Amino acid sequence: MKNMTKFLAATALTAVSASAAMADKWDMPLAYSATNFHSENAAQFAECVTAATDGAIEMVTHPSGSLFAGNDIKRAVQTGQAPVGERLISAHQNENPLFGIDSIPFLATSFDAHEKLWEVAGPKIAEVLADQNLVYLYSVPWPPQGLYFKKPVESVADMEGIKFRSYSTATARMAELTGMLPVQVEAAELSQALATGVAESFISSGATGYDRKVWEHLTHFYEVDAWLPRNIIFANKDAWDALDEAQQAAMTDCATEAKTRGLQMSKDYTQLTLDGLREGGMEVGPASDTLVGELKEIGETMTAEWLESAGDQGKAIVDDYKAMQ
Ligand code: PCA
Repeated sequence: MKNMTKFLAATALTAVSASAAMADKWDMPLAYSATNFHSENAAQFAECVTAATDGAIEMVTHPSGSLFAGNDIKRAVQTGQAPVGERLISAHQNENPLFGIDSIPFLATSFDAHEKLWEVAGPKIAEVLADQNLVYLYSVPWPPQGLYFKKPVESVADMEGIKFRSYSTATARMAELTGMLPVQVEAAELSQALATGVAESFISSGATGYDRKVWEHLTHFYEVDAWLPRNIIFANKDAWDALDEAQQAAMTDCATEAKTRGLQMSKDYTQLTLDGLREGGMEVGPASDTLVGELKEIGETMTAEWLESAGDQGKAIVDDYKAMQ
């Protein structure tokens, strides 16, 4: 009898640990709101992984910086505090200049050009991430970047002294070179920054202005098509290595689908959100020739600075990309 009790207890314990091992919860921190297309795409990716692994990996997204703020997500995944996450990679250009390749002004200004740039740059960036204990899963571009203001702006002189919300090294540098005052603010905090006057202008896609309902505070969106920055979705390498081959394959397949779906969503959101800004009451249109000309000059300065910091490897990527044109 005693033996039987022991046997039953041991069986129960095995069952408990087996079910714990079966449902491996993968929390996925996201910086952007649940309704943003990147977040919607990530939620579908998470569902895909959960279904494809028969629930062995239960992937759950946490949008709006609710688990980790945008700026902390990459380190959280590197250190294993979260097994997977999404991050705007150009925000980390200070770690490695290659992370800023998608924010070289006017280098790749359309979805097609940007995808070509990424064909060359993506694998190199995946290598850098691998050295940081991260496994590159997929990435999706934001729509082209334009400028938001609360007054008409016809030239760089009109920007003098404006408080400008930045999201990366390149956006902060652009502010400096146009005489604006950069302040780094997460997209999740953007509405509040505009409401309190911490920021009164920013560069971003129509998508982010639309998500944050910025027509409540601002009046003008100028389509500049300066660049298309990217969000990268990566996993912690130790968490990845602990998966079996079938689970890794399931995740890779879901990532391939998410990459294609996300690109299409980004394209679709471009027009939809520009229309949304208009419906909100904003003036939406191309920047003046004067402004574009001045921004292109500033872009040349920034390109030279980037090339200098990124050295031979950076130059090789840009040259290979240009050769594809
Ligand atoms: N939206 C993000 C990054 C680029 C974009 O279009 C943001 O403004 O934070």
